[in-house]
Amino acid sequence: MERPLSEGLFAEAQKHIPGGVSSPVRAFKAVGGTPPFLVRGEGAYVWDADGNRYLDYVLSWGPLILGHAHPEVVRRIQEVAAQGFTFGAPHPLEVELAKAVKRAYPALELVRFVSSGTEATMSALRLARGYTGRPYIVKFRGNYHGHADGLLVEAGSGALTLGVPSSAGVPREYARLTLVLEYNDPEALRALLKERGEEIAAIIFEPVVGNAGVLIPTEEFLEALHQAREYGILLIADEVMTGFRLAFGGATERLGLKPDLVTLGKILGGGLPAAAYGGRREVMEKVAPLGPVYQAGTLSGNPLAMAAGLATLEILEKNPDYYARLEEVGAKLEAGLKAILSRKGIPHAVNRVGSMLTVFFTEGPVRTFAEAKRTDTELFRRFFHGLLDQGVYWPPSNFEAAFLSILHGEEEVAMTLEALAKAL
Ligand code: KE4
Repeated sequence: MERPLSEGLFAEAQKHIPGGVSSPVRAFKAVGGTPPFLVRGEGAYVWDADGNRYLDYVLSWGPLILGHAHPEVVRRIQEVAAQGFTFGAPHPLEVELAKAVKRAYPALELVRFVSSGTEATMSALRLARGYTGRPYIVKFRGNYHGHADGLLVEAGSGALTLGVPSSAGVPREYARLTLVLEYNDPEALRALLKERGEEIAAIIFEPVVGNAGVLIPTEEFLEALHQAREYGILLIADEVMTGFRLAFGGATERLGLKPDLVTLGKILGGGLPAAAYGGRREVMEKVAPLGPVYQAGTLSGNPLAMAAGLATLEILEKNPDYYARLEEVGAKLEAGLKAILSRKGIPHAVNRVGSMLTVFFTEGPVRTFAEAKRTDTELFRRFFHGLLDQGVYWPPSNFEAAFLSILHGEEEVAMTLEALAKAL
């Protein structure tokens, strides 16, 4: 597959934009090669600048559960745009979308809109510290919650798991306030709670991990997370990726979670910039202008993003069978991938929950970030390019999740499996 125009565009882009991209993963560093510049999307498919068509499993990293350019979503955006798309003032659509979020997440009494998942988690953590008056937060290796300073932290050495910066520019003094544990290690979590529970403001976690590739939580780990309440710690379920995807009520509904705060994004904006954090009134009332925890945003709740998000959530709410379809097609894709890789004698693990999945190349199961890191990412690189050159656009990193939309059907599964068989 030739991509001369994308190659030229990438060279040009790198003259003006760091790495030629607006977000690092798009530069294909993990898989090599030139990223196609995508110029059109329709349903499950995208087209690049050279006119090549791809079956899209990235779907803008999760938002497009209804596929690209869903006619009803486009119509609602156009309708609102023609009336003026931002006022910096309260707008009826913010109220409508907040009510839709509360239908999906009944435990949320108050919801605040922001413009990215990063803002949602950053604000939720500031709120947790403001509400509890405590300094420490806990996160898990391989969980990504956006790029706020306190979250660009990795496990330090030493028993106390004090964090150390995982990015330049994050002060060590700040990173040390983030304690980092292994995902799916309930013993370590219980030990930390026993030892330092009273100093911890919040635990933030991905209820199903997408950012280490897919990692599935064990019952025991979920139980240990919910013991946080005994220590007065706020449990924050980061559903930016899983929200409205794993069920209309996300992982909270599917796994029966009881978080104190939930962060949302991606599908919430239907592909436009909108995200949110929410929880029970007693906590959320600490947020300005009601309380002392400051948080603000010029384009927070802007009518255009509210319209796209509301259209998306209303369509999902009106079509509950969509989730059964996503489950069914996801299962067929998983079974087909496993069958082909087994037939070829290639060791693999497919981690899937509903319509998000990852293929790892390894003998054993992949339940933790450490196990994910030990998989064969060189073979993944060849898997990725083998598919891409046959018009199947898998996420360009083994530590990401592939997503299905409601428009990924039997034909798309067949095309994917055929492409994989040829690539192998
Ligand atoms: P944004 O700031 O990128 O909107 O959201 C941050 C975020 C928060 N929480 C979770 C669970 C997330 O998955 C994300 C963002 N996900 C990545 C994909 N793994 C976005 C893609 C990118 O960084 O370009």
